[in-house]
Amino acid sequence: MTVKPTPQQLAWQEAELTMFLTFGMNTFTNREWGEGTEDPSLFNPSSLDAGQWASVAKEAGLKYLILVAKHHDGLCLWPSEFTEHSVKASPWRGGNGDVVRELADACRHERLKMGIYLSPWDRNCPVYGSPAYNGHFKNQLTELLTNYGEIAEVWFDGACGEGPNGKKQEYDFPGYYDVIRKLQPSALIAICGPDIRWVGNEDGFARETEWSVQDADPVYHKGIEGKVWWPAECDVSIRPGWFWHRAEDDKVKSLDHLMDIYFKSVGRNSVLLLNVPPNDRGLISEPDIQRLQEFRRGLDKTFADDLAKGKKAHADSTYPASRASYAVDGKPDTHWSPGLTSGWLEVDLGKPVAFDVSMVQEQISEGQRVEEYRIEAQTDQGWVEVAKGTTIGHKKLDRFSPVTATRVRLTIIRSQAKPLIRRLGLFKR
Ligand code: FUL
Repeated sequence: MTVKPTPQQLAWQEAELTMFLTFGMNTFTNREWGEGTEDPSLFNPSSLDAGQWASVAKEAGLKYLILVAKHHDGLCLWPSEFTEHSVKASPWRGGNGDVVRELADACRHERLKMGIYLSPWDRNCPVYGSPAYNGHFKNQLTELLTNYGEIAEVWFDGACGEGPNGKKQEYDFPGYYDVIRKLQPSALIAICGPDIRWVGNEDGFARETEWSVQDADPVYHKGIEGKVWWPAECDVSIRPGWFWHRAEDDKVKSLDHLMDIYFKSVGRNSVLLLNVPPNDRGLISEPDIQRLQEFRRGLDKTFADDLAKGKKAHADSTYPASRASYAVDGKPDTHWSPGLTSGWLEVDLGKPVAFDVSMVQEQISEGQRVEEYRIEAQTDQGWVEVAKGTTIGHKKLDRFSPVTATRVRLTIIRSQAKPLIRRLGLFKR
C-alpha cells in the first residue's frame, strides 16, 4: 500500500517555513544549557511582547511558531501546577505571567499555528531519573495541551542527560504520545516522535536524496512494521547559538547563508524550522528582524515570476486527467503523469528565456515516488543538461549557471510508481 501523509503532515509540508522561539533562563544567564539550579528570579524580561514575535514571523512567512516552554534547565515558562520552578517564582508580570498563553493569543490573532518544545531532559525536577518523572512529564504535557487551544506540533528533543540526582531517565515515549493523541489528536509529534523526523544536523541542510517514506522506527513507531510517512525537518538557528546572546547580535546569518539554507531545506523536500531567539527584553532583536525581512524579499524576488507558467507543454506519454500542461498551470491540485514509471515533459517557452533555478514538485498527497530525474534546456548550442537529481518529494530546487533556452525538458528516469508531477517551474535569481 502506498504510504501517504496525514492531512496534518501535508499542511505542515505546504507551510514550508516555520519558526523556533528558543527563550528561557539561559537568555538571562548567557548560557546554552542551564544547570537547573538557577534562581527563577533571574527570569525578568522588561518588555516581552509575543505579539511582536508573531508579527515578525507572519511578515517573514513563517507559519508555525514553536516555543521552548521548558528547556533542559527545567524552568517552565507557564505557571505549571506541578513545580515551583516556573515563571510564577519570577518577578516578571509580578509572578502572574504566562509566556505560553501570550504566544497562544498572539498566534490566534495572526492566524498562525503554535507548537511547543517541552524538553524531556529536566535538570531541575527532583524525581527525574525515576518512573515518577514520566507521570510528572505527562502532567506537564496535559497542562500545555489542555489550557491553550490548538497546539499543532509537539517537539521532543533527543537530549537525555542526568538529572539533579545524577540519574538518567528512561522516557516513556509511547505514554507521552497517548496523552498527545488523546488531548490534541491533530498535533504533529516531532523529532523523538512519529510524525516529523529530525534531519540529522543543526545546519539547516537536508540531504540531496531525502525520502519522506522511511522504515518505521522501533521506538517512535512502536508496534508499526514496514514503511511510514516520516518527513524531515531542518532546525537551524539564525545565530550561532540557540539562545540569544548579546555578543551574537552581530553574528546573525547573512542573507546568502539563509538563502542557501532555504535551497537545501525546503528545496530538498524538507521543512525549515528557523530559530529566532527573543532577547533578554523579551523581544526579537533588530538585526534578526532586518535579516528576516531581507530573507522574505529575497524569496519573493526569486520566486515571483515562474517563467514556465502557462507555457505550452507536451509529453511523451500522459495518463487520463494528467495532461502535460497541468505541470505548468499554476494549480496545486493538478499534475502531469506519464502513466508509466518513466517519461518526459517538454515546455515550449516561446522565445529565448534566461533562468538559473528549477523547481519540481510531486503530488505528495499520493505519496513520494520519483527516484531519479534530469532537466535539460534547448539553447542555441543544442540541448544541455542543467540539473539532475534523485528524490523530488514536495519540492526540489536546483540552482545552476544561467542558461538561455527556448525549450526545457524534465525527464523522470526512474520512479517507484507512476510519478505525479504537480509542477515544473523556472526562475531567474
Ligand atoms: C538540542 C538542545 O540541546 C539545544 O539546546 C536546542 O534546544 C536544540 C534545538 O536541541 O538538542
